[in-house]
Amino acid sequence: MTTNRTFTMIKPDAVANGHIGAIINDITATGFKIIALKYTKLTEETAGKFYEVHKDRPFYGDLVSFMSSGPIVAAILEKDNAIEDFRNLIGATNPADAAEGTIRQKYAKSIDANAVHGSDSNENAAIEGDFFFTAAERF
Ligand code: FUP
Repeated sequence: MTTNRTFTMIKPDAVANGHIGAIINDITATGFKIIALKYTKLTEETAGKFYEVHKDRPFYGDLVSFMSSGPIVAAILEKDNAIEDFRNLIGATNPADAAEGTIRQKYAKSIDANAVHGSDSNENAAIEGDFFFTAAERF
């Protein structure tokens, strides 16, 4: 296994519900190292750009509104097998289908407000990390 990286956001619902600390604890307890970390807020424009891949999906407008509705925490994480291990840690997109003990099962309430984002490939992890972080912000 080669060590690799993923990108995550703690979404506005989880931030508003006070779950930042618990989610970061779950992430680090699973063995992920924090390479970069930022508390920030997306605008409609930046959220639209981040989720551009979904622009033809029916939920795109609501997704962009929701993701720009409040602050988020963005992070680059490192671990062997990062993409797959992080997807397993967060659980299914719909929290109703998320396995027991996963972040979405514990902290999310709906498919649109589902607490966290996790990259789906090494390529997207790099693109998404670059969206938020300069080289000088990575440690
Ligand atoms: P995931 O990779 O698990 O975050 O899921 P997707 O890439 O399929 O979806 C990205 C985001 O779009 C989800 F986090 C929430 C939103 N979404 C909806 O609002 N409705 C849907 O039916 C599917 C996704």
